Amino acid sequence: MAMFDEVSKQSSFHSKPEGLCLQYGTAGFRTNAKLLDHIMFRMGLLASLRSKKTKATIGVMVTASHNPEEDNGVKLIDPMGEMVTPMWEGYANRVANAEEGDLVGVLKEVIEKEDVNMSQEASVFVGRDTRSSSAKLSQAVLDGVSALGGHSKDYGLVTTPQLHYMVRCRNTQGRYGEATVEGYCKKLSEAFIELTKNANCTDDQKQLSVDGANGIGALKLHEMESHLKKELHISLFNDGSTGKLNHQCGADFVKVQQRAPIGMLVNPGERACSFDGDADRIVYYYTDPEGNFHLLDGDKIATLISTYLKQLLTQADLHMNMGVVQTAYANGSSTTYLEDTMKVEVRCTKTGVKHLHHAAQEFDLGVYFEANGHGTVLVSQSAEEEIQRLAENPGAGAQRAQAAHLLQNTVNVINQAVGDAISDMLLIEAILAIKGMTVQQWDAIYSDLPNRQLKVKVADRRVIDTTDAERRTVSPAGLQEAIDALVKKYRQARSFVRPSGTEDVVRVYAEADTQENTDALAHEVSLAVYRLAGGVGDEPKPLR
Ligand code: NG1
Ligand code: ZN
Repeated sequence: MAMFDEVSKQSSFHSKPEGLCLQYGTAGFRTNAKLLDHIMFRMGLLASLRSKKTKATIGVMVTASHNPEEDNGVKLIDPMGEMVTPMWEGYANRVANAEEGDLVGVLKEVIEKEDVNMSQEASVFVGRDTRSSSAKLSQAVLDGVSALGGHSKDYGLVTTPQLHYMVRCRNTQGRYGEATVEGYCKKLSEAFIELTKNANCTDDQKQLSVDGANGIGALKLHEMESHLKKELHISLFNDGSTGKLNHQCGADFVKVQQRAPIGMLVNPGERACSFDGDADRIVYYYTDPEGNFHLLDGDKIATLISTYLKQLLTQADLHMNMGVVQTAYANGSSTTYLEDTMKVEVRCTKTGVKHLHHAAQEFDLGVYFEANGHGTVLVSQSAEEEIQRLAENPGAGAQRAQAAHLLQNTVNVINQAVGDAISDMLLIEAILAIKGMTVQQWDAIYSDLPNRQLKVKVADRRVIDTTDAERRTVSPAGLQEAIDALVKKYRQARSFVRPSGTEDVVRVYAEADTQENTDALAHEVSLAVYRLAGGVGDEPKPLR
């Protein structure tokens, strides 16, 4: 078939380094940008097949999120803006790792197994972040799409969640919104303005400092600003004009280091937030007058949002089931608060938003956040319809109508396709404005347990196998027993380890009653990993 001759011919311009094997991880393929050209081309091919199979538009985003500038990555976006299914992740691995001569054969296997109708048209949306390697790599994706005769639309520079949004808009024939950056800005900003119009905030309360991680989020926030009509006063730092992407800034740096990014001027008590490199994560923070840094991470965000939603549901007298989905990285205090004080159902899933998203779909209102600030709210179709019916019901009474109106605009400010720093920021700012709440009051809802995240280098991180939503290891032998024994030494302690899906490391998480104990526990568990799971390089050193 001529189509496959074209694939072979084009593939020779995007040839795979022999023997190189990469895996579709927590968020797609991710490694040094120099190793990715063939992966990009092949993901273009696979996206075409996925599009033919689903008879819908598929997205391909070129980004390595919070990784350093030298890295890059790619992920596929399914029709409703969600992550691609595990089955297709498997195909992605096979297509990515086929040696040059086997590529067409592997594609044909996928086509046969999935019964893909090759005469069906394919449509693929492509976007990229600001990395210097991204332009060339996204061209390789476009080449892959066209090699299989697919149509593509290149959105150029967009945030990851914006591309997810575009895909969802297209596949709902515009019901979700208009598939343009302009349409995105309009929908979100109009909802934000509606939400906050009765809040009567002072100029000081409207002030927010944003760290753009020197990435795409900075650019896109700038575009959003004009739509916000000064209802939010944004001071943008790390906008990419001088600093390096994610370098000592951005949401991941702030969350893991538990300190403010460089290049940002924030007065004590003032509210600030950081985006990550592709603007799908956000964390908030402030410093107190004594100079102590206070982080409000994904868990605090989930608590704020779910508390707000629960109150609105009560005011609207709507009976819907609401749940919060977290991972093992969620601070123990947040889980306790949500379950015991808020009486909200909490679920724990494996790391990676695809797992959280899936679990959140089981609720009428599903709030999901990773502790690192990646998350959103999902509203079921029936819940959305019920809210709309109430908002349009003239006999509902003033209080219920007002709550329904707020719920409607809340739904519109949210990017339900995926976690979105800009959308989350607008929702958080709206909630704080509506409740007349300061960042300190938000922070005081519950106190985080001291926590620490460390990384350990091992020869092969796949030796670590986990169970129970990654909270326990089943291999290597003896590791879980060692962790259990260490955890027993401390009060309110918890620790777990898992192989990272985006970096070649094992991640260690610990929490306990004091920072000192937490750091000691994290270090001791790191040593256990190093000794029992084939550590390489120097032995982990104590933190203090
Ligand atoms: P890995 O490297 O698998 O831990 C990290 C984050 C995930 C997710 C992905 C994708 C932590 C502990 N892990 O995954 O939550 O955001 O990156 O960006 O933050
Ligand atoms: Zn990201």
